[in-house]
Amino acid sequence: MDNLAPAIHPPSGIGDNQPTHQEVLDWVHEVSMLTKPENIFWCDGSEKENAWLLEQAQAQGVVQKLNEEKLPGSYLHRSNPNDVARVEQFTLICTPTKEEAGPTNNWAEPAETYAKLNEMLKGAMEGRTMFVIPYIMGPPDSPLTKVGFEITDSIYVVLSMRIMTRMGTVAVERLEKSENGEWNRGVHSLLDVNPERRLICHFPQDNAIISVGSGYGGNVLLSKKCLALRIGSYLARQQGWLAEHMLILGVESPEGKKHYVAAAFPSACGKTNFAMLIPPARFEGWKITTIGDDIAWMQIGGDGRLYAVNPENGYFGVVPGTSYKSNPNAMKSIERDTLYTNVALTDDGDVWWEGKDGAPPTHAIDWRGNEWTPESKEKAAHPNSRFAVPMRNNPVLDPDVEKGEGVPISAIIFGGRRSDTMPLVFQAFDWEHGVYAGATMASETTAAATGAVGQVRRDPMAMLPFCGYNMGQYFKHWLKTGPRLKNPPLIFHVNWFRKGADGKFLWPGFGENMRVLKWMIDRCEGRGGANESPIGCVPRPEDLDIEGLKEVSPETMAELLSVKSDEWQKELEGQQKFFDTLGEDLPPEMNAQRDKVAARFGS
Ligand code: GTP
Ligand code: SPV
Ligand code: MN
Repeated sequence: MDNLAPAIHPPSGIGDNQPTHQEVLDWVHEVSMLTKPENIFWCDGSEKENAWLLEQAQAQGVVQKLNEEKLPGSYLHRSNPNDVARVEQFTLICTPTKEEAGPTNNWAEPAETYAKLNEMLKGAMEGRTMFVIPYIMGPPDSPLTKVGFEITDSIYVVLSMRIMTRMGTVAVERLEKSENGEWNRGVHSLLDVNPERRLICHFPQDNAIISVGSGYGGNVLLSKKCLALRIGSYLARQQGWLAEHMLILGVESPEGKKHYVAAAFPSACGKTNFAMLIPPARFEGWKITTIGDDIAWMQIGGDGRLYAVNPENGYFGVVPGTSYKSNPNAMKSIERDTLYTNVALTDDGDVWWEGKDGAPPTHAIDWRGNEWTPESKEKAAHPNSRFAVPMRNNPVLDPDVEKGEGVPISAIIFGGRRSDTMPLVFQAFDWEHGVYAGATMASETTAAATGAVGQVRRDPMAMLPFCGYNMGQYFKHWLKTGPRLKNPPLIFHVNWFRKGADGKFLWPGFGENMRVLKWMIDRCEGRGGANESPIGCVPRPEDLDIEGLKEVSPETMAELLSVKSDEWQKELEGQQKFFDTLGEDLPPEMNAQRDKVAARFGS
C-alpha cells in the first residue's frame, strides 16, 4: 500500500485548528517553506477528525478496513517491504561532541547533519499534505509529562500517533500552561521510502528529532523511541530521573497487597507479554494489571521511593506468537480499534499471523500483498508485524495508569533472550550489583531491528538502541540514583529463553512466569529462600512454587536454575570485552563488580 499519497483537502472544521503558540507557528512555517507541502493539516485529535482521516487513508490505499463484525474499527496497513523495522545503523545521535554520544551510538555532527537533512527535505512534501500533530507523553497531570509536536507527511503516522499518544488539544493546552515552555520538535518525511536515504536523527541539545526515508513504527512515531527514550534519557540524566525501556505491572495478592515492578527486556523479548500475564490456576486470587508495556519514566517521590509512569497511551506490540494461549489479554485488546501493520489478510477480511490460535487459513494475502497458502515458503505475517491499539482496550489496565505521580516500584527486573548461561532468575546482592547486572545484560537479536537475528549481543538495560548519550555516563547516572533512594527497589535478572540440548525452551514462559514473579515478590517482602551463588541469589527448586507445572521435570528445573562455571568464564570474558569498548567513561564500579563475580567463581 503506497504511503506516498497526494494531498488531501479537508472540509472546514477539520484540520484547521491552528494553535496560537508563536514558536510553534514559526517552526511550522519554516518547515513548510523548506518542504513545500500543498497544504497544512492541523490535527486536534478529535473523533471527527480521525473518522475523516480513516476515510481518506482508505481511499488512498494506505490502510484497508478489516471485517467490521470480526474486528470492529480495525485496519490493516502494509509498509514498504524494504521498511519493516528499526534501522539502528541509520539512527544518529547528533551532539556537539562524539564523546557525548559515546561509543555505542552512531554520532554525527549537528550542523552538518542539519544541512544534509535540509537538503533532503527540500520540496519533499510537494503536492502532498503536511500534518502537524500536537501530543503529550505522560499522564495529563504528571510533572514528568512532555509536550511534542510532530510534523509528518504520512497519514499512517497520524492515525498511529492518535492511538499511541494523548494527541491534539490536550497538548496545545499543556504547552500554554507550561512554566518552562519546553516542547519537542519532530519532523518526519517519507521522502521516497528509500533505504539509502533513511536517517533517524536526534539533536538532544535542541530537543529536536528529524526522521526521513522510513514509514515504519519506531522510526517514525517520534513520540516513542525517539522522544520518550533517546531524548528522554538525555533529559533524565540532566534532570535526575530515569527514562527506561521497561514495562510496568501491578501484582496484587489474594490478601490485597499490591506491588509494582518495572522490567527491562530488549525488543521482542517479552515486555508486552509479561505486562499482561494471566496467572495460572495455582495462583488463584492473584491479579496482574498493566501500567505500561514498553517505556517507563521514573522519578524519586517525596517518600524516597522510585515512582513510575507510562508516558504512552497505547501499545505498539509484536503480533506473531500472540494467541489466546500465550497472551489472552492482548488478544482481547486487539479485537477492535486496532491498526495492524504487516500481518496477513484472510479472504473474509480477518487477519492472520504465525502462532495465532487455530488452523491457518487455506488462502490469504501475505504481508507483502502476495497470494499465500499454508504451502507457501514465505511467512504470512512479517516477524516484526505489529498492532497499535489504545491501552484502554486492555482488560487488565491498572486503575492508576493516569496517576500523575506514578506508581511506587518495589522491584526492577532485567532480562534477556539467552539460550544458555543465564539462570531462570537471580537477585542482585544490592543496588550497585544490580546496576552491573543490568549493564552486562545480553540478548539474542530479534526482528525488531534490521540485521541478523539470533546473535547474542550486549544490550545494557535493554537500552543499547535507545540511550541518547554516552553509555558509561548512563551507568553512572544509574549508580548515583540508588543512594538517592530511601527504599530502593530490589533488582533481579530473569531469562525465559534458556534452551535444552534439543534446542527447545526449557521454561514454558508466558503465564507461568507468574511463578518467578511470585518469588521476586516474596523477596521484596523479606520472605522466599535462595542460594547465594557467585552471580547473585538464585532460588533453590523448593523456593519456587511449581505446583501444577507438569511439563517441567525436577531435572529441567535444576538445569534452569544452574549457574555453570564454564559458561560463566565465557560470559565474564564477553562482559570484559564490552566494558573495554566503553573507554574512560565506564564507571570503575562496573569492572570491580565483574572482578568480584570472577573471584566468587574462584578464578
Ligand atoms: P518490543 O515491543 O519490541 O519492545 O517487544 P516486547 O519486549 O514487548 O516483546 P513481546 O512481549 O511482544 O514478545 C516478543 C516475542 O517473544 C513474542 O513472539 C512472544 O510470543 C515471545 N515471548 C514473550 N514472552 C515469552 C515467554 O515467556 N517465553 C517465550 N518462549 N516466548 C515469549
Ligand atoms: C522495539 O523495537 O523495542 C519496539 C518497537 O518497541 S518500535 O517502536 O518499532 O521500536
Ligand atoms: Mn520496545
